[in-house]
Amino acid sequence: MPFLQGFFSPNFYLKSPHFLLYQYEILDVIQIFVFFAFFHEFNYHGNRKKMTQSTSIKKLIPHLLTAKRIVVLTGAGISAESGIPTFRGQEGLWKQYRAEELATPYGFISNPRLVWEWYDWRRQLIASKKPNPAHKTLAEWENFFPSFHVITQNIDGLHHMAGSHRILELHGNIWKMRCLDEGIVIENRETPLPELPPHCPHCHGLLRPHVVWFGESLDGTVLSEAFQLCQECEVIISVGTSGVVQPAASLPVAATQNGALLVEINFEPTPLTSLAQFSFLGKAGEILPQIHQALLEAHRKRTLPSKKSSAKKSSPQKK
Ligand code: BJW
Repeated sequence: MPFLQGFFSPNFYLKSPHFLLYQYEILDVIQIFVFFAFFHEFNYHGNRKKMTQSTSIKKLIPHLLTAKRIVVLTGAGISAESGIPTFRGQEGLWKQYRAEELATPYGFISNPRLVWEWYDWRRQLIASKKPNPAHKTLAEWENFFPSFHVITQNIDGLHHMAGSHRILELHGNIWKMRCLDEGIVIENRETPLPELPPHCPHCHGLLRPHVVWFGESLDGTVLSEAFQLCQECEVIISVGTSGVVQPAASLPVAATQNGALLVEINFEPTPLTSLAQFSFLGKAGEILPQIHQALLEAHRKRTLPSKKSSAKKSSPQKK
């Protein structure tokens, strides 16, 4: 599908102009087409290897232990077990709310108060949530692997709260606001917000959530760094993302094009599944800790001398 190739190129996103508001309807139709095209192209029902989960984990461990650079791409599914709703699927936010009204620059300009009411509600919800075992495992892996980075599409800040430091936030952060007049970004953790919509404490301009909405370009520096990490890593693990939102969904593709092994952890198959050498169907909060246990076990076996060799070493040497 040559016309899709452009979407996998970082330049497509880095150089694209800001979204033109009146294009939105046309883009919706294209979105649906591209979504189905992805599924057909990757034929995800086709050739997925059926291995039991524990066999797969055993087979995965050597790859993780020998990898010099590991990247994890996370999506809303990793925070689902913390009680934060995902976007798509039966219980997803987009089933109840209109993305066009709440997550586009056009929606914000049309009704800033409505958008802020939605974000205020989500801020209150997120403020009451804690990282789950999946976030915590990734935070531990920062100390376990020589080079380990999390690239997240989530804006909830739970990776930070779990203790991760090397994080790229592709879609911004719900605890930050940006002044429409001056462009300055401020951190604000107040819930509920006393004024809707909020105004800049410096110039009194209108503040907006510092997140990336549909049709907006991602931060160029963050995106370049994300592509760079993906092009250099040996293993990329995609966790809890539907893999349909660009350019984030192109990151694992870019990694595999450069020879990386793709591991996917998700409830269900996605357009990325057929590219994955390892696909774990299940909860991130269960599978990641299982992989962690297997890693610790393998690491222990590697570092502890075997009984035979330790017996040899401790036996007195013959003259
Ligand atoms: C579990 C689990 C458990 C559940 N364990 N798993 C036509 C063609 C191609 C591209 C476009 C197009 N029209 C428009 C575009 C571009 C558009 C796009 O990609 N749209 C697609 C929908 C087609 N992208 C953009 O506009 C981006 N900008 C851009 O591309 O700029 C250049 C450009 C502009 C215009 C035209 C062309 C180029 C910006 C995207 C911004 C996305 N923003 C949001 C909102 C952020 C702020 C906020 O949160 O309020 O980001 S939308 C939403 O989707 C959010 C997420 O980060 C993002 C991805 O969702 P995610 O994380 O994958 O969540 P879900 O819900 O989709 O999936 C959860 C998964 O978890 C599921 O698979 C579950 O099974 C699984 N799961 N529990 C493991 N316990």
